[in-house]
Amino acid sequence: MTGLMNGKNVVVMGVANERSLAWGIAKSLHSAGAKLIFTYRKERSLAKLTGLLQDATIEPLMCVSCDVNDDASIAAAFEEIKQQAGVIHGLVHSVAFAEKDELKGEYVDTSREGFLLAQDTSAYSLVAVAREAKKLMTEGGSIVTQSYIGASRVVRNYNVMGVAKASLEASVRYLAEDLGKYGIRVNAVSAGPIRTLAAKGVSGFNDIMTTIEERAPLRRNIDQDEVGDATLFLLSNLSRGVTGDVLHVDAGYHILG
Ligand code: N5H
Repeated sequence: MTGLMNGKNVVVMGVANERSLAWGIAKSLHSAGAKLIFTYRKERSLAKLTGLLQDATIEPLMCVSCDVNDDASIAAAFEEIKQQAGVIHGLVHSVAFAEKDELKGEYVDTSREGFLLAQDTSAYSLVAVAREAKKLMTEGGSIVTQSYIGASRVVRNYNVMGVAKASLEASVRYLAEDLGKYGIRVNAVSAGPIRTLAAKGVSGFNDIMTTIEERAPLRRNIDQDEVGDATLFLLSNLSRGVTGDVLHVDAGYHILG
């Protein structure tokens, strides 16, 4: 993989700690020679990120604050990125949020507020950042977001996030059509369950991991490094013919009936 991403600038959104999918992706990109730009929302995430980068001896191009719920913050972040990097070639969107209360019980009880917050943070945010990223992808580019099988199937407790991921995956297809003419590709990775900060304390998580171990074709769960390498593929020239797609990195679980 050495050199696959030499000379490429990639924006990575969504590192909260060492367990984040975005951190697995950052490590894969770094070993392939990419220059990395990180965005963070919470100061706590910046502190974590700074420590992780030091430990991994990764020198980022920059770390910039970006709240994906706020258009002005997105515009300011990409303006800063433009000043510092000029051109970008890749964007990793690994951001989602839903209120804890909405991630248990019945979907029919989803509140209007909870629905809109999940859609705004987890799906519309991709549209908003793709629009800004497009301006900096003057040499073509690749955008990759993170989804989950709950987008197309009913997974207990995933509820409002399942509908947000369905919207995210549909956005991937519409964005792929819009941006294709500029040589920009848009895809999603649909990862199997991974113990991340976002997954912490959510109901039924352990049972889902056990089911994957028992039933997935590979009879095991997957990890952040596997998501990292698959995302690297989608960001690199190796996947130049692929756009508008959802790549399942789930030990084959999605093929089962
Ligand atoms: C079927 C499942 C288990 C149930 C659903 C889990 C959904 C998780 C996704 C969302 C994004 C989690 C979330 O927003 C949690 C927040 O309410 C509270 N947590 C936080 O605020 C932490 C501190 C920060 C880091 O989290 C965020 N989002 O900022 C799905 C699982 C088997 C797979 C899974 C966990 C999928 C997924 O979408 O992440």
